[in-house]
Amino acid sequence: MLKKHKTLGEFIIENQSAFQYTSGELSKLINAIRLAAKVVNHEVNKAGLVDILGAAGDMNIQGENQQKLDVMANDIFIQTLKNREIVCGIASEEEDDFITINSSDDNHQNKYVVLIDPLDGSSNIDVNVSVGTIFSIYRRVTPVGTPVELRDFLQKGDEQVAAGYIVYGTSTMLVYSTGAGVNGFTLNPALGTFYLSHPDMKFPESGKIYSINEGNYVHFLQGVKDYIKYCQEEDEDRPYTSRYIGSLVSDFHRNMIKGGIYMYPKSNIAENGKLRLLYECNPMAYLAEQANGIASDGFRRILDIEPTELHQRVPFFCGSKNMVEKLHECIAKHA
Ligand code: AHM
Ligand code: MG
Repeated sequence: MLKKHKTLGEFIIENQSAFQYTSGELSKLINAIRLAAKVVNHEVNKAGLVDILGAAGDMNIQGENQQKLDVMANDIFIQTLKNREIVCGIASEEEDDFITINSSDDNHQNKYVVLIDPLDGSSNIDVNVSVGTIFSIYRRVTPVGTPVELRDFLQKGDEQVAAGYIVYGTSTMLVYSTGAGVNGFTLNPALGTFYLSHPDMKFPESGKIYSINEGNYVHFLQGVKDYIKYCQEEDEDRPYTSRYIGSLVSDFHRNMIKGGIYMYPKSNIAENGKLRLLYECNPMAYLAEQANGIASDGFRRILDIEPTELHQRVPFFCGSKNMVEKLHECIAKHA
């Protein structure tokens, strides 16, 4: 059964030459992410044992302090990338500032920076609902041989050379793109191997699922309220179905497979919404566009936004082309 499926390792090697800068560095980087994902997956799967093994802050049997899973995931990704000496800098949703990496044998010779949300939707862990990791990769803009600077991280999403996510769901999947479509790999936990299970993933052009935290309805702008009402109206293919996990990676993943729209608008209480441009919106927007979808802040393409700070937030609308375009129409009416 497994034979006909390519492994992620095989896929990376086969596709290395198709990538425009074929130094092998990007492949090594994806490999490191694959490794860290497996370690985080192991930790996430043990989360239900927390009452037995001890909660965050407790000492475990080896006398080590138990860490919160999001802190642990952050450490695992950063350590794996640092140890392999394949990036020159990392920025994480969990860190205030970016991290400069100076490899042992050469001075800042690596070309890539990684931006990461190590465990997105982590409030879902306590209730055994799926969470995810989101990553985004850029070539540095400052010269090789010098320490990285803030501007290496504040690049437009359009400059991404790769992006992806890991969804720790009923099965664990790694989904990524290096600019030639989106491919999804499912982990066989018994073997510790990812297999290509979802080649060339695409958002259906239209869908029937809308995903938004409707509890905030009263705070939304009129255009978004109108679109929600449109989703709920009776017509040929409506009302649509409402599905909101509260875990961006999982909501996106489902919508990409089935067709749908994810929305985190700005509101009267959150001026720029909640999601972070660099760690969440840009990588998901890159994947969406690679999969025939659309991602915007309601007015602009997400990938066109010039970032001004590491932890910047933006409104986020993303999904099947026809659905996002209809939403844009509703927003434009009130602009
Ligand atoms: P986090 O980075 O603190 O985990 O927050 C991001 C998450 C997304 O995964 C999810 O879609 C959203 O926050 C849910 O927010 P809300 O509870 O406000 O609907
Ligand atoms: Mg997050």
